[in-house]
Amino acid sequence: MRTRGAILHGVGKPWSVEEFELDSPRAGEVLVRNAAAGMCHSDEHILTGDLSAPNDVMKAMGMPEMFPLIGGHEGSGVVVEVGDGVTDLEPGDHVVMSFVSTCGRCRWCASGAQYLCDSGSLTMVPGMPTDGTFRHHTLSGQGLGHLSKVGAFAEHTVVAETSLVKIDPDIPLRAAALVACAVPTGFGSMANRANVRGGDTAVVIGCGGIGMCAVQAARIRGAAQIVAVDPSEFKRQSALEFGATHTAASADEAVELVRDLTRGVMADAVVLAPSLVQHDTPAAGLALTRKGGTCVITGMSSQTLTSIDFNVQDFTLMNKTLAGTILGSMNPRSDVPMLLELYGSGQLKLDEMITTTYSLDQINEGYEDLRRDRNVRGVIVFDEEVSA
Ligand code: CXF
Ligand code: ZN
Repeated sequence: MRTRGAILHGVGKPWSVEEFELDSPRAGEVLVRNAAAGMCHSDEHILTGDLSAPNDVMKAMGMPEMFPLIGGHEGSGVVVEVGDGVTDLEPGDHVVMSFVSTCGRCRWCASGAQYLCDSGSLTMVPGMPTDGTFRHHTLSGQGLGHLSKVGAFAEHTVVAETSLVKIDPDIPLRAAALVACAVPTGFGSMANRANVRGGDTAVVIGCGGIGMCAVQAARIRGAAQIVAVDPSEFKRQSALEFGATHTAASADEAVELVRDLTRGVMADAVVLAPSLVQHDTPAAGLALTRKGGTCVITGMSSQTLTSIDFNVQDFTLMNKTLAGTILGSMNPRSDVPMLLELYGSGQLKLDEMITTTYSLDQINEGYEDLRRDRNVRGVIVFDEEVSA
């Protein structure tokens, strides 16, 4: 079939909304009509080259070329058709995408760490998780990648059933889209990886979609003091509505604040989710972390960032933990329903996170708003009725 999507043709190029050819789903695959897609900063990192490289560079390194590529890894939609062997889904089912495909059988899935699934770890490699070939093609017949095996910035996409989680059809699909990336990544960073507990002091650096979910996790888990750090006045004000008890415009400002709030003890749990992690971001986070506390690097850095500076002696003697995380160390198949339960009960605010909605054709406008810090989350809505 012929459908439309937002395609990147190379590093630094704008999103190009074009028609493309989509094959029918093969064994283990599903055709989805997308309903809504969150505009995550990771897609912007693909555009800027922080999370991608030009085709000639990839070729020279003997790695698969990334462009052209359909963007979007935070989506929800409705199943249109299933391929052979797909038994858990049928046309009409509502689904949330998972940018980590989960096979359910590998050592990691079997031991409760779906976020580390062997098939999911190929998220940046073009081609289907099923057999590595392409279902998406340009009109000239070239294979078209679909970001993280999802391709949420398209009216329709074909994904492996392992990239989908079925959800209750009563859940609004535009809120559900956020549960594909921002929500598990931010919530899990705070709740799972930093293990925030009732009465704790928590700090979140960077209050975009992911950071705001870390703020919400701290509130839901009962943190006593939640400090939201962001240079944007709009995001600081928003953070107060999502549960932050205090705000600071910079990490330096937050150090003074947290020292006062904790009588010098500092924070139990720190999540780093700025728009781009820099070489000095971990040091800023560790300066806010108490002895024995945990600082989690959640935000993306440039792939060229290969070293970071922090005071290693303080780190060792103060028994601190510096942790990385993918998908907030969450399991899509059990945690997506759990997060949607929290949404249903009114504890997890998702509708409020969607600052602006855009049509697919407005995608460059949406990303310009992201660059200007105008949105907590911008969301592309494909069909107003279906996504409501
Ligand atoms: C990213 C990680 C790289 C692939 C796209 C998703 N994670 C969160 O935004
Ligand atoms: Zn994302």
